[in-house]
Amino acid sequence: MLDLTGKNALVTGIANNRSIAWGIAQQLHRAGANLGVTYLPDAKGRFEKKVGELVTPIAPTIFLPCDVQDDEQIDTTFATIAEKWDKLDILIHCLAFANKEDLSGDFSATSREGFAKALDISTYSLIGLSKRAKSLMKDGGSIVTLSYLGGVKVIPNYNVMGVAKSALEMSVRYLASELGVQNIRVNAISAGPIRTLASSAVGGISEMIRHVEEIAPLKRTVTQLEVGNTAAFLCSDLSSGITGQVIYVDAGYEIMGM
Ligand code: NAD
Ligand code: 0WE
Repeated sequence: MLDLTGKNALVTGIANNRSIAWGIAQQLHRAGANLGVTYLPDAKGRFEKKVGELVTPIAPTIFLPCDVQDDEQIDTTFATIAEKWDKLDILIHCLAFANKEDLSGDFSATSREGFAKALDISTYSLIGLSKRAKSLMKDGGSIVTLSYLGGVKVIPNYNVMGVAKSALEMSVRYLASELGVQNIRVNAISAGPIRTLASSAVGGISEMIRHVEEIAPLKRTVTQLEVGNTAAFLCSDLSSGITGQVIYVDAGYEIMGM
């Protein structure tokens, strides 16, 4: 049975009730995990209040701001974990960002700054978080990140995020190779398109979802809770032999050529 009792899980990337990270957090909670939640702070503290209210039912024992572009906030997060939990078992990396102007039009127009920002937030953050997590994962552990097909094949307008996801998937393999001796497994879930805060800010997401519903073997898209179930599996002992992999949770879309 899928059992995460006695496991401590840090979940990043919850912005609202549509976030994939929220689907994952709910399934980890259902499987019995003890949760810690970090959110991206904003000047008015609105996210702290909104995310705080949202996660009340899953009773996180750690709830902290963590902007992954700020090493001090990352250090504070892991210092708090070291202080409050005897060990860390699970790290969920579920965040990404690129400037809006870099998610449409000519890929060759991507600016140096836009490239650096997208790869810093969407890719380097997995490395920075894993570096701190590994010393707290005393009984081994599981690290799970979220990717997208646009890191492997060209998806119109995904542009610099495609490069970020490609580098993210390769980072998963290098991290898995390094951390295996500590029995820390590292995997990615490549999810099909889901309506969330991030995807809804992108033009044409509804057409993309309709296209997937037509082409995918299951004739539908996937939900945040389905991604959450696969994340729970990857965090549990049921997947003890799996590391360095990218698992597609996309209703089968990735296998299709036409
Ligand atoms: P979302 O907007 O709910 O989540 C994105 C999160 O990134 C937000 O919580 C936001 O606060 C966080 N974030 C952005 N910049 C940050 C920073 N500097 N520091 C800390 N957090 C920061 O959208 P989502 O669709 O749930 O995205 C979650 C993950 O899933 C992303 O990696 C995304 O690429 C991936 N993904 C999404 C889809 C989709 O169609 N929605 C498909 C495949 C993969
Ligand atoms: O990874 C993502 C979304 C990533 C994302 C979205 C935004 C919108 C708002 C990163 N940064 C930003 N920055 C913003 O200012 N997805 C997989 C969802 C997504 O995004 C697309 C897609 C799909 C699918 C962008 C273009 C084409 C398809």
